Amino acid sequence: MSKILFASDFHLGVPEGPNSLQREKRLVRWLESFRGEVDEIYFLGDVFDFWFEYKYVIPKGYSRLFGIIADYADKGVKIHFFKGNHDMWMFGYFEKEFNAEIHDNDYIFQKNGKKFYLHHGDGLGDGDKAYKLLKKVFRSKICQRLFAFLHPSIGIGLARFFSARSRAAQGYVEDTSINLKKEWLFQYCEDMLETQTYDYMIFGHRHLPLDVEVKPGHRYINLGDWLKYNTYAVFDGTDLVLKTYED
Ligand SMILES: [Mn+2]
Repeated sequence: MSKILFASDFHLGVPEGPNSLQREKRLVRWLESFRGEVDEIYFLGDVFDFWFEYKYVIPKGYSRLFGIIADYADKGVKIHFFKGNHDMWMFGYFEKEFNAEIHDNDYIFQKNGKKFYLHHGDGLGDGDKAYKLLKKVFRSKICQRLFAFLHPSIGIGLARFFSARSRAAQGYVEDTSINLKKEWLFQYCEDMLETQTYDYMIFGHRHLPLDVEVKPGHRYINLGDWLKYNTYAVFDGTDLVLKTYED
């Protein structure tokens, strides 16, 4: 049985310089370590710290990661991209290059009798009204068209500025002994399980690797990130395991 991989929050592009490149190379080694064993890969958002496709232009960089993804795609591996809050401006390039499936919000599927719920993790639950409003603006066709009219040097410059500010504002969780009752994605999973049933509810966005039972047999998995943890999940056909990639 082939494997399914899940990972998110690589934030390629930051910090500037070799750091992002080292991370990208590590990602390539990680993907390479599954060559011949994987038949689907889910990138659950914020692969890039900023991504915006113009009509004829895409942001510079990431050629090594794109290389291995293209190679896998050409060999029949199904590639999925979720729109994260940093890289939601995908307008057809990944479909065209990698035959990828792009997911705007959540995606639900079943495999070998296991039911999966996937989402980047942004804008869920009750709180964060300001971000929810911002997300509407970010996702509005008119705003996207206006942004596309800006010269990329100006547009991408602006975006990098705001992206750095949002990263600072989010204040990534350092403490792993978090209170699950206050963890909004855990609560979101609890609420979903009132009316639906999933074996695995997988998210990114929090930059904190978590694998917790919401109810017996129903798990909330957070994929962590590749800025600090180098974590990913793998489904081997029977069960899902959250792992750390060791070079
Ligand atoms: Mn995010």
